[in-house]
Amino acid sequence: KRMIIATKNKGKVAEFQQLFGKKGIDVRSLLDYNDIPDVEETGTTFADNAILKATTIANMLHEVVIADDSGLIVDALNGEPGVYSARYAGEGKDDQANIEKVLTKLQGVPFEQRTARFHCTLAVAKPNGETTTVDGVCEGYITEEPIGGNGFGYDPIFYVPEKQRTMAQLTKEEKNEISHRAKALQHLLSIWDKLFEK
Ligand code: ITT
Repeated sequence: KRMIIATKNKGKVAEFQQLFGKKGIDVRSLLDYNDIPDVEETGTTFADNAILKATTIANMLHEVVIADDSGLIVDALNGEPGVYSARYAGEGKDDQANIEKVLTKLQGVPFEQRTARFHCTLAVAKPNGETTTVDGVCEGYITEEPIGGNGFGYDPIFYVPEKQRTMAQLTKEEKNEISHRAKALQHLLSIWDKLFEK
């Protein structure tokens, strides 16, 4: 059995591989195809963008496809970077630049006010055009400095109270116990049979 995830993000792929691997399901991503163009993320919500990515790729491949649209929501920044998380510091800038931008904007904000959450929306698209979305959230705080080398994106500045470490200090297995992505996927798997019955 295999599942196609409509993503080019290596960090996401690694997490999905760990999550699906436990169930004996092989994960394919857009990194396994050469000829798939980027889907432009024109939506203003995680759900819009997840549906856009999933339906575009499902139409191209004529298969069931899952897409992940996710991001970091920082309360003291009125919800930024939100749906713009991947390109917060500008198109083509790396995770490091995005992290710097968040930390700079939060300078002087005390720890109790540095509340934040990761949000993940997963969209499933069937080749017939039907779509479903599920969400997962993980609550935490933004640190003052990057700590840890695992994971991707904003993980080094996201402190997880439950684990008393940043997301980037967790192993892939530990992150998959508590992450927004793992929670959304759990939700999706719990309704999977219903989505495909009859
Ligand atoms: P695809 O569209 O190809 O899936 P992307 O990186 O552009 O890749 P998004 O538009 O969903 O994906 O942007 C998500 C961004 O949010 C991602 O680039 C990270 O900066 C951040 N992010 C999402 N999940 C994260 C996680 O688990 N840990 C750290 N940062 C995360």
